[in-house]
Parts: sequence; structure tokens; C-alpha cells
Amino acid sequence: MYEQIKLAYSFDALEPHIDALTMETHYSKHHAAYTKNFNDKAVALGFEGKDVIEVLASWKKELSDKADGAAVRNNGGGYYNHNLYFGHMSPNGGGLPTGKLAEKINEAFGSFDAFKEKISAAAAGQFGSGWAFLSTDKSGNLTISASPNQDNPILETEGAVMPILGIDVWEHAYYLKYKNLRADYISAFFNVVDWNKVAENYENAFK
Ligand code: MN3
Repeated sequence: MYEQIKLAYSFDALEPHIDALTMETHYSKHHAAYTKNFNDKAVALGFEGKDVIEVLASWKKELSDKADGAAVRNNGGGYYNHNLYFGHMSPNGGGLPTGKLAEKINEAFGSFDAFKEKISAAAAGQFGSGWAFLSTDKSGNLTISASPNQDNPILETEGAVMPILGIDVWEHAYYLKYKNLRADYISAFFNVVDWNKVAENYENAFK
């Protein structure tokens, strides 16, 4: 049984950056639906119990030609991506990464500001619904990318690259408060990023 991550904060805790109604709708409706649909497909196709990362990494080889393949991709991606997203937001977030993650960000992008600019541009530039990700490979090298729909680097690289930070740029993530101003939402999002959690994701990406 695939379960939604338990939120470590209340729906209104990320105000004013992310509003309570958006959080409640996003978690209780959108993410809940991806999770339910992914569980249903897992039962139908007989892969329940398999780690979602393995499902996504092997999707191209094992599921892309199945009748329910697209549903697994969309709902499995939606299930995983939202667990990542809700897991690295916090009312005590914002600020700067520290330690090894900070070093690797500086090494890969020149500075934190340059990193922020690059991932914000990837998120703003994703046409239609999708995500921007900060990801790592097995050697710890960081990359920024964007994916349409509920795709992610695990699916795209068959597990060679793991996301450690995701910015949801579907309109359901920001439209109630920010309307058409996606860039304002992206800017506000950085005030609630829990960099300790992102650092943990970095350390655990291939464990
Ligand atoms: Mn979403």
C-alpha cells in the first residue's frame, strides 16, 4: 500500500507563502487522488509492494507498452513527486543550504543565487503543467531539469538520476493565490524550502 507522506505542519503553516486552501486541496484532493489511482494500478498490474522508485525506474522497460502504462506513469509520478514536495517544505524553511549540499550547489552552479536563478527559470519556463527538479547522480553531481506532467528524472533516466528537490508548477499548486503569476509563487516557494530535508534527500538518494 503506497501512502501519502504525513505532513509535519498544518495546512495554514506555510502562509503567507503558500495559502491554506491551496495546501489542503493539493494534499487532500490532488495528491490523495494520485495515491489512490497508483494503488489501484499497482493491484491491477501486480506490482504492489515494489518500491515506487523501482516502479518509475523500470517503467520504460516494463510498463510503457502495457495498457495501463500511462496511468502508472502519471499516478506513480504524481504520488512520488508530491511526497518529495510536501516533505521538503516547512514553516521553518527558507534561508540557505549548509554543509556538503551547499558546497555541491556552489560547485555545480557557481553560487546559491545562480542556482536559484537557474531552477526558477526552469520552473517558470516549463510549458503547461510540470515540475522543476534539483537532482543528483550516483557520484553526487547535481543537475537542474524540468519535466512535463508528473514525469521526473527517475523515469526519464531509468533511475540514474534522483530528484532531491521538486517545484510543482501545475496551476493547482499556486493558482488560488497567485493566479497567472507563476514566477511570484516560485519566488515565494523558496521561503518554505526545508534545506535540512533537501540535504537528507541528497545523502540518501542512492541508499
Ligand atoms: Mn501538484
